[in-house]
Amino acid sequence: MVSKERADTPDRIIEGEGLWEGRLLKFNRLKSTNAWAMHHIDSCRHGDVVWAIRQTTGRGRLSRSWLAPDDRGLTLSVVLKDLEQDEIVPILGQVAALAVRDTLKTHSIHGSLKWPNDVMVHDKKIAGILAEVDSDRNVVILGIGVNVNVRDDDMESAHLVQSATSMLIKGGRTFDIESVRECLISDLERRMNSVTLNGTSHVADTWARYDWLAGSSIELHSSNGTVRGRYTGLDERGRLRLLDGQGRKRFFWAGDVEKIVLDQ
Ligand code: BT5
Repeated sequence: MVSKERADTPDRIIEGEGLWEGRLLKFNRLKSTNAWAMHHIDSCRHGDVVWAIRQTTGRGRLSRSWLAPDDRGLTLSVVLKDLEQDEIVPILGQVAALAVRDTLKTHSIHGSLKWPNDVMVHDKKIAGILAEVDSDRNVVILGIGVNVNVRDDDMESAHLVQSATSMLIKGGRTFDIESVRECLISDLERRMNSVTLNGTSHVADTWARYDWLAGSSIELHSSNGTVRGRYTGLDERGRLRLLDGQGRKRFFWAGDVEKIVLDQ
């Protein structure tokens, strides 16, 4: 049996409002824009943007969930197909985080970047990114969630492990989600064009200017266990670099990071 969501078609399709002349596939309500895009990948085109006004079961990394209360968050997924430069794929999450930071700046909110691809304002998360790759089909779905008009009481009732904030809380006013989306799509297009032209090391260099972890001692949790050490930035492939207690340079593709105070 095909579930309702799987059979769903967009409420509106707007040509040319995606990335690089891609389409905007607008839904009033969807469980997850990433899940929809992955499921309908054959009918999606490169540059299509799947946008849900209301996303009910958004997902994060490792089956975690993403909260987007009612219509107060911006939740979208960008479909990228047949990317010619393989080395770009692992760094796409960081490219998207840079674009979100640009958009926040346009709205007078100053964000910083936390590896792998969170956007922070001071010590609180304002946006999250989920890059899902289907390498057999050479497809990447870049899911972006931004807390636009999300309120303090939304976060409190969700009992988030890590503290969160929003454009509303930081900016002291509500924002028009549609214009934030337009701004984000154009920033993402610019950042994507830049990585194609200037290469991935340029992404790592730009990241360093806004790096929330810069100069910190960290604890990194990954599927291989927990490692502590000194954070030394991103490499040109998007990996986290860490100097461990034995003075070894180590590189990580994935994990969750916390700042810590290391005993000397
Ligand atoms: C992420 O995962 O941060 C990726 C979030 C991606 C969401 C977008 S929305 C559009 C697209 N469609 C989807 O279904 N997903 C994408 P991760 O780094 O694993 O962080 C998840 C954790 O962030 C959760 O376990 C919560 O602790 C926290 N969290 C959940 N909702 C949040 C929110 N609105 N603001 C800040 N933190 C949140």
